[in-house]
Amino acid sequence: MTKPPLLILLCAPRGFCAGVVRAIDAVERALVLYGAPVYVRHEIVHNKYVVEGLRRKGAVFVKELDEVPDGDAPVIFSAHGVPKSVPEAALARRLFGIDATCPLVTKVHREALLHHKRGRHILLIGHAGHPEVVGTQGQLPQGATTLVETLEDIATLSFADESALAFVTQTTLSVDDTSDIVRALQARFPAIVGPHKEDICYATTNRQGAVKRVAPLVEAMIVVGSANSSNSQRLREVAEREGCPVVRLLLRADDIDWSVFGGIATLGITAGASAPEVLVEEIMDAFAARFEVTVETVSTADESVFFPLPRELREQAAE
Ligand code: 10E
Ligand code: SF4
Repeated sequence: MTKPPLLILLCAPRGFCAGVVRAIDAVERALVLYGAPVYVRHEIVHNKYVVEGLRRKGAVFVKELDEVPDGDAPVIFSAHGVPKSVPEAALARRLFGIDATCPLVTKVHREALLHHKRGRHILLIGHAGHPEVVGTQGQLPQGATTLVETLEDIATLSFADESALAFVTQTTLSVDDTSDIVRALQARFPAIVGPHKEDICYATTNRQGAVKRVAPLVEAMIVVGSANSSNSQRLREVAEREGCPVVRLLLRADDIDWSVFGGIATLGITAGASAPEVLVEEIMDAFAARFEVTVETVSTADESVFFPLPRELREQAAE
């Protein structure tokens, strides 16, 4: 039986960013250098497949530091960043803490701290409860930041001193939504200071850019990633807003609903910053089993960002 044709447009860039590569490498390196168990506070990155793979190699994932027993085993803080209280508590307990926070998240922590030192109240644009938001707010004393999630939130804001305000953002937000929020904040509080545009990172920006190009050209789109991955959810939203009729965020090939994807002739595929390429390949193979597939890569940006491992792992590595 002949298979129907399917054109797959593969977004580039997609998948792992430099911060995710560094964080996963940190866990793997710690396992090699120190042996199991290596404790990891929170999912190292928001991908179940990655987490399961590391768990099989001896990583033990915990929600909070108090689940880590006293001893010499390393405890790694996830790429999303942690409140200041976490490394402090690790130090107090003489645990071997290793910080795998992405340097681009740490940069936002530093920005927030600097604004605070200069006497500014900080508006943090981000999603309530997300670990990166919890980590950024946790760099400063309670009450030093106000979370802004939506445009609507801005109407409810009021401050004693509107001349001493600053904004910072989560790194994985929608570029378009955030620019609307920043513009509205600047209109409401003309003296507010902040970064040139926002703190959305290169990887988030580039992945959304590629989806914008591909989504209008295809009947359906798959975003490879976990449901708890903020940047992956934003890719799904971008594809939907560009008018792609069917968009699904899927972890892997088993999750493909063939009643939805069985009758299409064009498909776009991208992957969130925490989704491994092997899962993109698995999904492409599943389509190749049912369709006569042609693949074209649509590239909208080049990436060459690399972050070295956390210092503790680098020094050891050199020995
Ligand atoms: O939910 P997020 O998109 O923040 O995280 P992720 O683990 O899916 O992707 C990596 C992004 C990080 C670490 C936040 N800057
Ligand atoms: Fe770093 Fe951006 Fe990747 Fe987050 S999405 S880990 S900020 S490079």
